[in-house]
Amino acid sequence: MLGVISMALPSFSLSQLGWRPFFSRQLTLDEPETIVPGRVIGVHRSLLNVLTSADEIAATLPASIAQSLSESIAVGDWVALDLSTSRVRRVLERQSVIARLAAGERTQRQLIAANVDTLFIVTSCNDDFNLSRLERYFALAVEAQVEPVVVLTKADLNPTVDAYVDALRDTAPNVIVAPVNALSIESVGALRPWLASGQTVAFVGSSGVGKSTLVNTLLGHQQQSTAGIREDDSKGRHTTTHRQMLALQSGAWVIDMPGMRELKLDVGAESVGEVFNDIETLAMRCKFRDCAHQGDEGCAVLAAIEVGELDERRLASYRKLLRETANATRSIKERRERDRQFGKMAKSVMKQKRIDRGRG
Ligand SMILES: Nc1nc2c(ncn2[C@@H]2O[C@H](COP(=O)(O)OP(=O)(O)OP(=O)(O)O)[C@@H](O)[C@H]2O)c(=O)[nH]1
Ligand SMILES: [Mg+2]
Ligand SMILES: [Zn+2]
Repeated sequence: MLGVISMALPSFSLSQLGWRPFFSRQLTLDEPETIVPGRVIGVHRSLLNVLTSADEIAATLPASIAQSLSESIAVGDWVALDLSTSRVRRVLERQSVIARLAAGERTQRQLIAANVDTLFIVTSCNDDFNLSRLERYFALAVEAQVEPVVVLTKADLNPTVDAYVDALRDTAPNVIVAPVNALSIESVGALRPWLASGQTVAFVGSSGVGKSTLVNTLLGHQQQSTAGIREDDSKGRHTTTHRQMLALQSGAWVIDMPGMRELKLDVGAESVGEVFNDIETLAMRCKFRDCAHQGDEGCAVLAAIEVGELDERRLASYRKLLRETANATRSIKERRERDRQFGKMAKSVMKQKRIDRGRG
């Protein structure tokens, strides 16, 4: 898999790579001179492609990380890299991380992408479009603390685009929707606000919705392979097989991803509650505090469904995602606990003070 790494990339300054004070605070003064920060732009079986401000380096991992690669490191991560050995010393704390549970019985957390500013949730104006799946992606974005934007592709193929846009606005009034023809440079210009220098965007969505097509159009050349979808059910062929971070002319970074067959959420109930805050607001008016919204007396949620204010589908989707929160891994619970105890600001201030003391 080494073939993909040696495209001659121009060199980038750290800030062009997405470096921020949040990360620089994590490097200490007693670090050996050979340690530099680098950003992971590709993850392979036993090697990482890491971009430093000077070079692209094929880096190896300490044994502790190599054992559980997909749990420990992701495309977009910042690492402290030892130039004398080309080995990663440690992964820096992340500003955001997109994760899911691995398919199968074990509730193992799998990192998808790190330090992402915007999540482009890609779906098409065809059979792929599914509000309940989109709600699942919104919960993923909330948990990851990343802004979601729905990119509605194949707008050129469907005269009823507005119906899709309206359905989304009804469901998620606060989420921005951008209908595009992914093959047209002019059309994808609508995504420019999220593609400024140093910004990182990840593309998620089913196979065949046009993630790689979008990436190619934004890059201005056909770098990522794309393939047609099946006529009968609009499903794709899983053309993209690994995650990779690429630089756009604008200075933004895009992470193309393989289409997801199944997205098992690794999110807490608070994140689901945020996506369905209309239901949670209604529930405060239910007669009973512990109302299950299943025929209970004085249920404001069911009353809203009755008068057509709330979709039954949405309540079912809310319930389903809430049930799944029971699977959330311990790491989430621990992280939430930590956030509660310190509060983000306080934490970074303390860290800065420690560094300042080291300097003084
Ligand atoms: N007309 C039109 N075709 C599109 C659009 N977006 C994608 N396509 C086509 O849809 C097919 C699938 O696109 P891909 O970019 O390979 O899809 P993907 O999301 O990367 O799929 P995976 O890599 O399998 O996850 C290709 O034939 C594209 O040319 C669009 O907006 N308009
Ligand atoms: Mg693809
Ligand atoms: Zn109720």
